[in-house]
Parts: sequence; structure tokens; C-alpha cells
Amino acid sequence: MSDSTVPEIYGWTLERHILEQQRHVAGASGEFTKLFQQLALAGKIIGSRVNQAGLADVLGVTGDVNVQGEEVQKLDVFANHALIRCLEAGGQVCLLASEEVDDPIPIPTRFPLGKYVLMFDPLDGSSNIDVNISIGTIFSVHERLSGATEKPGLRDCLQPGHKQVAAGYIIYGSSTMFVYTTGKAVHGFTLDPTVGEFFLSHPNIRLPERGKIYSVNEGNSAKWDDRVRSWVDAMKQEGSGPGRPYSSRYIGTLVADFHRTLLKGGIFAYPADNRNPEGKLRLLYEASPMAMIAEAAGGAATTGHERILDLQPRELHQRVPLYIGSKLDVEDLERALG
Ligand code: AHM
Ligand code: MG
Repeated sequence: MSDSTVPEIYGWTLERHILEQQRHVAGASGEFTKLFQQLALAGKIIGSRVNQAGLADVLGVTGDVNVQGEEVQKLDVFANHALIRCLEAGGQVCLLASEEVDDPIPIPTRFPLGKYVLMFDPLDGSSNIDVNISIGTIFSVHERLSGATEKPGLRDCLQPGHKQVAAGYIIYGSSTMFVYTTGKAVHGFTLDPTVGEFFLSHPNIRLPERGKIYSVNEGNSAKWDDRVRSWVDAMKQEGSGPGRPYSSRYIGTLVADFHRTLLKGGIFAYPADNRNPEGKLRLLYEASPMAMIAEAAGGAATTGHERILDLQPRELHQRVPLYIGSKLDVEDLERALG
């Protein structure tokens, strides 16, 4: 009979999980569930296009340069449009913001406005698209600040990370996974492409208290502050702390480096350096959502001196130094930076 046994995992789809969670939220209207249905749909659309890379004409650059001064890849544009199409019409969001677009993206007047603000990095890890290495989508959800009669605007986007009501990412890797939190726990769902559904494969993910891996682009080390260099050097020294020497892993896609850190522990860093005094990663589309996930899983995220979730954003595309991962590894880093 074993051949006809349906694995337990097929009992819990992402949608059923969210519906179940929302049953316990007083006054839940169903908007949140619908928002997540649309996010999952966008993830499936983008994931299926990513899987065709090399077959369909989806690789390479468009010839444009984005707001960050980086070359725009065709898949960046596709992912950005897929998210906008999936989210603008449903009446759950009042405003969108994307790493790829200079200003907040208004909802066309023909569609109803909802109570959420959605910000996203449509395709994180663009430099890995053409070389078949994991990439991902990151999203951050806030409640609208502007009143029902006001026009939603920048103020709705510039909220500190601790005000997020949900955050997550979709990783397009050896499988496609949807990982999210509403602040209490972190859950991961794996896409079965033959069924077209995300199933709960990683319930209640906990970030190990200490890891054995550090993850940083050491090609930048000549530009770092001495304290950052000493901290990285110390992790390579036998006997300089628990579990040392640490292993080094660096994919160059935040979603993928963070996903490994979430499951295995350790620390991911993108420090400030003398050419980029604010670091490289974006506060609203990258650092804040990942910080919410890390903390909900028992980990931590800091600029080196301040908790990421406490930062009050000044600009939509603001960058920030990021150190994120196991609680004890992040504490070691903060001590090292002084
Ligand atoms: P992107 O959003 O344009 O893809 O850039 C962000 C990426 C992150 O995914 C990754 O952590 C970092 O840039 C890698 O940068 P570097 O190539 O400088 O190491
Ligand atoms: Mg990115």
C-alpha cells in the first residue's frame, strides 16, 4: 500500500496555512490572505520564467540602467511587472514600491485601494541570473498610514522595520520556496511544480543560536574598516572562539546567503566600506524584511551599532550596512565593532 500513500506534507498548502493563522486574528477581513495568494501567484509566475532561463529569450540585459545605477536584466523587468500585475488589481494594497523603480508605484485609479503597502526587490541577486545560481524575490508588508481620503505616498513607505506586519522571500533555487513571517514564527513552503502549490515543508524554522559559517564578499576587504577586517580574521583563527575556524560561504545573492544562514546558522555581512559608507544593501527591500525574519526565528540583525528594525528610513532607496544571522554570532560582531 505504500505506493498509494500521500505524504503528510500535501495536507498543508500555503493558502490553508494562512487561512488557519488568520482565524486567530481578531477582525481579520481576508485581505491579508488574498495579498498572500497574489504574492504566491507572482512567485510561481517568476519561478516558471526563471526555470526557462537559457531556453526562452529571458537572459541578458535590457540595455537600461536602474535607479541604483546597475544594469537592468530582462528577468528583473519581468519579475517587477509580474509583481505589479498580480498585486495592483486585487484591492489589498494602496501603494507598491520596488527596488527597480525610482518612486512609489501608485495603484491605477480603476482599482480599489487596500490597507497594505507592499515593497519588494523583484529579483534579488541579478548578477547570478545568467549563471544558473539561486536568485529570489524579497517582500515587506506594512499597514497604510495615510487616511482613507488621503493619497497614499512616500510617508506610507518610510516606516521602520518593526512596523512591518509581514515579510518574506521566494527563493528560486534547486526548488522554489516561499518563506514568510508575521513576526511570531517563520514558516517555509516548497513549490511542487507539478501541482502548482506551495506546501508547508519547513514549519517553525529556528535560526541556530550560533553557527559555523561566515558569509561576506572578502574581495572588498581592502576597503573595510580595520575592525571589520579583524573580526573576519578572528573567525578564521583556531581557538579564537567557539567552533572556530568558521567555514566561508558566499553566493552573492542575499536571498540565498540568508536562506542558508536561516537554516544552518552563522552570520551574513555586507559591511560599509570606504567607497560605500552606507553599505550596498537596501534598507526597505532587503535589510528590513530579512531582519524581521531573522528575529522571528530567534536570530538578530544589526548595522553593527543599531538594530535594523529600529531604523527610521529617510529615503526609499536608502542603503544600510547589514550583519544578520545567529544571535551569538551577531553579538560577537557588535563587540568587535565596539
Ligand atoms: P541586487 O538586488 O541588484 O541583485 O543586489 C543585491 C545583491 C545581494 O543579493 C547580494 O547580497 C549582494 O548584492 C552581492 O553584492 P556583491 O556582488 O558586491 O558581493
Ligand atoms: Mg537585491
